[in-house]
Amino acid sequence: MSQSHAPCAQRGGHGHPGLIDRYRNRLPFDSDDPVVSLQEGSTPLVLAERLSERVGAEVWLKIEGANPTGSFKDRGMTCAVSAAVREGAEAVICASTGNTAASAAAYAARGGLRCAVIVPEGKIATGKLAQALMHGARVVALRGNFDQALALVRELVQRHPIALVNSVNEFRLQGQKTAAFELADELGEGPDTLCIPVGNAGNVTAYWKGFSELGLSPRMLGYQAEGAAPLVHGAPVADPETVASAIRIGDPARWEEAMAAMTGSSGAIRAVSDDEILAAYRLLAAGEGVFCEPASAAGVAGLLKYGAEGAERVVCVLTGHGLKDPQTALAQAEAVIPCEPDLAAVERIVTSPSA
Ligand code: AN7
Repeated sequence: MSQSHAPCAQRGGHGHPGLIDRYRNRLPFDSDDPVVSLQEGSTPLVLAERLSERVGAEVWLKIEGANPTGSFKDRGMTCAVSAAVREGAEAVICASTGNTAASAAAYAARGGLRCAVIVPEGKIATGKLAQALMHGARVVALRGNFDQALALVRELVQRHPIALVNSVNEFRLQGQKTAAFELADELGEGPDTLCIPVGNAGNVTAYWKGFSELGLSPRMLGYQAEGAAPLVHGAPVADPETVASAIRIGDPARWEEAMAAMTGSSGAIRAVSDDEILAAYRLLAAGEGVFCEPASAAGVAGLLKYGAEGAERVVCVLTGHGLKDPQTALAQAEAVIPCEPDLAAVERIVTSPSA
């Protein structure tokens, strides 16, 4: 796929184009439509050498935490907010486990729109909350879970002229499908298998849409957390619970579409435990130098649990940055080592064999 603009023609910046500019010929935007962009997309695809060795296949990490607000949500949000501006909306709203809220708040600020976000009280990672607040969104902490928040915003937008920017918004999927285009561009074709965390099931639906538009059919393996695995059980989960707060979702909005992707690609939705997620989370950080948030490690946890299953080339989508959730990181990591400002004391600690 070719870039439609030279770098100097980019909106408000230099470097790589935002994804509407990069993939406009495959997106529902004309050349004179307003574009709200932070130059999202074009994220790194990194070979994971130790992981590859361990599972006996080429394993690539799609580092979506490198997007402007630190998650894949920016791909969908540039499209959803640009479309909202085109339609004359003055405000956007979403329910969120955190990343959608952070992204919506940023793109709304960029586009000059008001933004409200409804998040489950006490259940979103610190970094995401800081982002939504700093970008000027009105943040509502709901005494309920994500599913209840989404049901409420769906009703709200029936009564008020506010654009809903959850992944029930078709433009979100349009934007997010571009990650599949990037994989095809960089690998020359699709991977054999895509391992991806699943919450509301918008992203897995979008990847499948992107691959399908290119005539590719990699096996889609979606992973939910055991305590929040409605697509695995085949029924909604009333009280979803997992350390991976981003995917603490019990009634995915894109249920049918996700199951269609599984059928179409001979894929599967499977569950991984919180312990398996956290083990993969630590392994990526300490063994590959890649710090993602816990939910993002679910796909890698699945790969480690089930193996490559005959695939030669696997892509794991790391959906969000590790810095989003410093509290979970610190709870998982070694403690810091206090020390007096004394050379011998520092020396002893630095040169002692590691545990
Ligand atoms: C890091 O922000 O649902 O299956 O409200 O933040 O498309 O929902 C986040 C989801 C995976 C799951 N990884 O994607 C929200 C929200 C991270 C996420 C998912 C999310 P979907």
